[in-house]
Amino acid sequence: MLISPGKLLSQINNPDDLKKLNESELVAFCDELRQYIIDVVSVYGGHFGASLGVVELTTALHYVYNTPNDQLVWDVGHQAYGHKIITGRREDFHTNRMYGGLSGFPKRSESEFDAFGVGHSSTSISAALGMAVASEYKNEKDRQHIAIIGDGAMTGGIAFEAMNQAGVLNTNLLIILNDNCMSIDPNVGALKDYLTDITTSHTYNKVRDEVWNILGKISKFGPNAREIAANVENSVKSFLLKQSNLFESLNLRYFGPVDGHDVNHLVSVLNDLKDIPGPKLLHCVTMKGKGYEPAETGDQTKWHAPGKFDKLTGEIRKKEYEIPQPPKYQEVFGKTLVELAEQNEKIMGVTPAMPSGSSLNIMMKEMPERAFDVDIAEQHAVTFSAGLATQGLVPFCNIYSTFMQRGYDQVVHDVCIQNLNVVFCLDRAGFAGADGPTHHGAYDIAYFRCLPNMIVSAPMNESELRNLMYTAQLPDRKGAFSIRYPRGQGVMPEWKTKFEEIEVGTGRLIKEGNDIALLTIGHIGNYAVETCKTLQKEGIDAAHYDMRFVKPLDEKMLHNIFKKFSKIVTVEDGCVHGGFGSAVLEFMADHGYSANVQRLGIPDRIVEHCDQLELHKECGFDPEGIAQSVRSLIGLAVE
Ligand SMILES: Cc1ncc(C[n+]2csc(CCOP(=O)(O)OP(=O)(O)O)c2C)c(N)n1
Repeated sequence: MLISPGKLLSQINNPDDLKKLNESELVAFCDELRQYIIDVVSVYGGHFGASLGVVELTTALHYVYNTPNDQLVWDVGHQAYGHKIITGRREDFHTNRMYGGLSGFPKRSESEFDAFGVGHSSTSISAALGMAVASEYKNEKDRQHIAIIGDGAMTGGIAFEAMNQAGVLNTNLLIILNDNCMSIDPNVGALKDYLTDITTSHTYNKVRDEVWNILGKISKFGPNAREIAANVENSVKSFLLKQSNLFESLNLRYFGPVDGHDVNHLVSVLNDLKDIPGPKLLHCVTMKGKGYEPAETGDQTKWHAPGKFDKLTGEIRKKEYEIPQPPKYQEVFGKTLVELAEQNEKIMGVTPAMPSGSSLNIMMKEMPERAFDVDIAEQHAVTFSAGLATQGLVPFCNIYSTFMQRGYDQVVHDVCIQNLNVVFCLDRAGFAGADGPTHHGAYDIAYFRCLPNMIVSAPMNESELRNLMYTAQLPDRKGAFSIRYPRGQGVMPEWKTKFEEIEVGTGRLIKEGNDIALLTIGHIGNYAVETCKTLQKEGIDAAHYDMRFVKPLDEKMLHNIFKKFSKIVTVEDGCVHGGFGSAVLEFMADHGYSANVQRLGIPDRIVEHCDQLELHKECGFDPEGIAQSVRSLIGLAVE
């Protein structure tokens, strides 16, 4: 479908073209840019509200700064659609998040304007500071480095680690705090209240405006500007500090709050800031979904990444997997946790900023005193859970597999070494689909199975998920218990089964067979069910085992398998290196068996963004891919 840009936008192929516009044309340009994002995202899907919220900021940044020599580092990067469109990718923008198309996030290999690859949050200040220090070291004094970070991403500890260092360096760093009061869900912690306070405090703003005016004027004074500015600042600093400005107290000059939708004002503010050396922060107030009525007035969480929608009515088109049949694993997790928590008062729920995505919001609503959104703070989520566990509570800490990478030391140091009973529910395990490599949940089996005091499990269906959750909270349990499951629907429309304990370290025989054994872990095992049917028609009698646990492995079952079969295929939607298949190979070596084992899973390379099913196919573990492996292993010709 051809989507035409507006008159001004159609002439802009790079930031140099943008700079040719008169300032008086910028408002009209922003309208066109916004409309183009609406037009394309409504048809092709993607993140939405965040990019609309920074249309003016994006325009002003590229208008004022000399990108790509000046470096813009977008935090998370889901808000960078306008940046992509301005920086030479307008005509490809409809391929956003599609196989072979543009990445949904800034990516260094995609464009010289993408100063840093992102996807996970809160990295922008560290990265921009590193760039600023490098520029200083290389004597590139004029270069500017700008981190654009949301109020949600600002809650991540690494952002504060970076500001802590930035405050004692004199590098050219501008942090733009894009404050829209939202994460994906509403931002919840104390920082949010603080930001609201300084945005609305009249006394503070009056003084700030005065300082700002003086500094703005002084910046025109040339070489002495820094000295004069420092004097003026010092004289008012005591007042500012009395107001206890968080950023000032970290030695960052604080400017703002400014209206992030007034593009002309932003241009003049950024021009002034360019002349003020050292680390500084501009507080920019914006609205997520700005300029698209249903997103402005409706549920902002829904409009974070709504998928395809009718831009005229605002009606979101149903994804196929949302057409009622089996529920999503997420829903089963959310409802089951409440059910268990009703029976076991020790259960608590924890999520780092993903209440809607994980469905912990169900428990947060029903049992607010027992379920916590801790903002984008995976490390804290793990150690907070560990703290709860020391007091005999049973925290269910739900973290997406990809974001769990952030909390790894905490899992080792705070949970496993102390043998604390924390249940980790790893959502979005396996391929993330269109979000791509930054979001694939590829590594968790490998990084968890090497840890002592850690159980690693994965359900093949909803009932198994419920039973694993039930088992994990039983009174005699010790140590960490992880349960991984993918995004999206399972296979059981009648999912609300009666709880049954699963003996830890036991697998299930799904289908008897004699020619070859398929060993699977988790939901991907359903592919093997299909494969077995196909193979049966071809006269190949494959056995299928759902191992359920990667750690501890069902050794009894494995002994039987290795005694019976000389040909084995393992299937997982995690990295093949160090994953489930590796565990099976280790078992084989440790027990002196010899078999022809083929491991299927995520290969040792970066797998790009694409539809989940397509990626399974690309990596050879869709039903047909598994069948091909079986055929080649048993020596049949493969087309
Ligand atoms: C480490 C990490 N945890 C969780 C996420 C999921 N996530 C993506 S965007 C987002 C909200 C970001 O909020 P904010 O920075 O305020 O940007 P906004 O969308 O409001 O513009 C979250 C939690 C992530 N990308 N990275």
